[in-house]
Amino acid sequence: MVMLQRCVFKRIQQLYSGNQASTKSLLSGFSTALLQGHRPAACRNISSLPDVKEKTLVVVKPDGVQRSLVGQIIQRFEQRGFKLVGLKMLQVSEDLLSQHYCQLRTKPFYPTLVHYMTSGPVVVMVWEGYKVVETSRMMVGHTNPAEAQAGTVRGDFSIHVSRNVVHASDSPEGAQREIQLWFEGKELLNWDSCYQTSTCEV
Ligand code: IDP
Ligand code: MG
Repeated sequence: MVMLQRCVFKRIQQLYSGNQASTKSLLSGFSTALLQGHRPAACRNISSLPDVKEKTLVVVKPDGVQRSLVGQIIQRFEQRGFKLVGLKMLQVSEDLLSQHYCQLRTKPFYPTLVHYMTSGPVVVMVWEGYKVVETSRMMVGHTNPAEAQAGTVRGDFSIHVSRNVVHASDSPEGAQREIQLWFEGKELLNWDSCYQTSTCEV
């Protein structure tokens, strides 16, 4: 590799022998490119940038799974530009659900909510990206589908609050708590998407 580098440097020096300044800048850029292993800019590691690494939990609820809406819901998050870092299908236990909805345990609708959420499998995902928590809530729409805007998941796919298809965390702190509840650390993947610099300035 070093031999090849020297040969290429020598050849460039011969070609640009009349212009020392431009040769120098060309060589330093070339050397940097070699050191970076020719990785395209879009694939450089951005793990040190916390704002673009925000995560949220999205759950396709049992009615969404039964109605074969999983693919369409995933597609909305993908096409928006978010990155999928965790995904699994499971039958949720009452215990996990009571922790997930701990603030709703005293609500009159809580027993029916538990019945609904445990009535079949759910698909749980973790999505990552700039302001993903806030944006996901907008994409999911109002809790009550009757008030949800067209274009949102609930506004497009549901009509009643008791069957509103999808869950999305409501704050970064809530997201962190819910992600730890539903996923083990090793189930989340830290990977670089080559689209990253096309969806966000990093
Ligand atoms: P969110 O899902 O939009 O964050 P929350 O108020 O956190 O809304 O309620 C959690 C879930 O509880 C809702 O998504 C819905 O499935 C259910 N829920 C909320 N309010 C009612 C209700 O009045 N009747 C029946 N189910 C409800
Ligand atoms: Mg909520």
